Amino acid sequence: MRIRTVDRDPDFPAEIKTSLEQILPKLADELESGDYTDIALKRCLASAYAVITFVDPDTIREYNREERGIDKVTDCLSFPILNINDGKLIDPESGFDTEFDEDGNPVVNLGDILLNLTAIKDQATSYGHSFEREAGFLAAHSLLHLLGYDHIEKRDEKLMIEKQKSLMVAAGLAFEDEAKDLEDMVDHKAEMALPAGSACSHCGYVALLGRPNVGKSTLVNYITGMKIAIVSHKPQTTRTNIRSIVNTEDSQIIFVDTPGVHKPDTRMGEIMVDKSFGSAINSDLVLLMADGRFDKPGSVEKRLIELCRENNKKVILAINKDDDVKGNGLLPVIASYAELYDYADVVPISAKTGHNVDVLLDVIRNNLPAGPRLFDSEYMTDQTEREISAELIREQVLHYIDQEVPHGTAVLINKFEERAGDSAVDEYDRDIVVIEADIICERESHKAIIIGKGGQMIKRIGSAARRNIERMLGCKVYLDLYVKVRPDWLNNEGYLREYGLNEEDKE
Ligand SMILES: Nc1nc2c(ncn2[C@@H]2O[C@H](COP(=O)(O)OP(=O)(O)OP(=O)(O)O)[C@@H](O)[C@H]2O)c(=O)[nH]1
Ligand SMILES: [Mg+2]
Repeated sequence: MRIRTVDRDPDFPAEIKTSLEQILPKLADELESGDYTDIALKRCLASAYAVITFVDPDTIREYNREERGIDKVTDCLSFPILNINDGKLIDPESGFDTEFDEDGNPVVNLGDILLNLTAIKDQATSYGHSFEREAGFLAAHSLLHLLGYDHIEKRDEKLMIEKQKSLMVAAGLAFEDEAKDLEDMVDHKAEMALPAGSACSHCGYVALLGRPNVGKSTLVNYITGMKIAIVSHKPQTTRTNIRSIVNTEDSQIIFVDTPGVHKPDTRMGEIMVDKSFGSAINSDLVLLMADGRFDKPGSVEKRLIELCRENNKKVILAINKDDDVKGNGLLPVIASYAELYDYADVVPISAKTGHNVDVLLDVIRNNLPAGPRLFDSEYMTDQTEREISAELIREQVLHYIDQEVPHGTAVLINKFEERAGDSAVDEYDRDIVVIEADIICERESHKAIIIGKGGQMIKRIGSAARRNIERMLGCKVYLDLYVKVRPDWLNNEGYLREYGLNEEDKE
């Protein structure tokens, strides 16, 4: 395996860059010869390459904003190309785009890494170790990401730390106390492992309320860094209350993302709005989200504010989509909302770019009471993999199909079967998950649209959803979709219950 470097930070001292370039071949050799991949991927590594680009803080910030929607400087970014999980190719049969080198030999591109040399130098100084040690650590970490390792789940993190440790030792970069050091440096919330019941200074439920499409789910996904709630440009995307939990050492915020409040014209619509109102009433704090592109509150916002007044709620107003408002355009919005309620605070944000979201989080935390942590810090959502899979399928229906058809669809998972591989080490080590799901719609004509000419549409929906579910589950997925017609199911209590849309909130 080879690592190609590209220098896009010409002002950074050349001799420091050279010291880093000497480390990279050691990491590449160890990845190719050590125990980091399965046999199939190991064969590819012999003719594979990764590109590491040295960049300055402004450039990495631009990439972070463009590619991840996070407008912040970071130390490194990795962009894998192959579909790999823990060093195993997820879909070896589908192959990958093979390139050819200058001699006409086939080569495989593993992906790109950006290293922010200025940040690395600063971090090395603050940790009190060498630039090579810090840069080597981040390069090793990023290369492991290209090979499908991550640290979202505790078990994955443990494996990644283990692999990173041996990579660092082989490259001669580890400290004596390297195990502890590496664990300290992998930034992950689960690392804190704070149990329910432990004391924290700020803890509670935050109901996130607003009209459909205002950006509620986008905000929660941004804050948690996970795609728990699906997002679309069509209104009424979220249909039920979804809890996502954000922990720090001293706080726990339980966000309840709710269905957008609207004037319902079906039984399902009524249930959705009731869920939003119910979560507001039961919350410790209401986060009311307004769209900064509209000067005045509409009937939905006024109704929500009345509900808060009747229930004596503490309210923080987040004015979203400030990326789409020019100059002082938010001032009249703030003034017209200020007439309606005595908010605990008002924060303009962009859930899309992340602008001011850190300020909003601080404000939320400071307005929550002290109390015992309600959930273990490892518990991140009340949504199961099965439920998120159903939503990821519905998201593609919303994405590909126009007009009213998607609003009359539901997804019902009939089979969710996890199959472990021969070499599985524990129950999470799945090779494949087999999913069978029904897409329910209201009319035969809608069924024809969802299936499409020659089955083209359902195929497109299925493969896009499958890719997203694979990303979420971290393994290969077989997805079979069927389309079924259930006339007027949106007004039928039996169907609504069957599709999980009319059940009491989970405890
Ligand atoms: N420009 C801009 N667009 C945003 C922002 N936040 C969300 N959006 C977009 O607004 C649309 C709706 O976002 P969602 O997060 O699904 O909205 P929601 O409030 O959860 O909607 P419902 O689930 O229907 O109630 C999507 O197309 C988002 O990309 C933002 O800060 N700026
Ligand atoms: Mg939503």
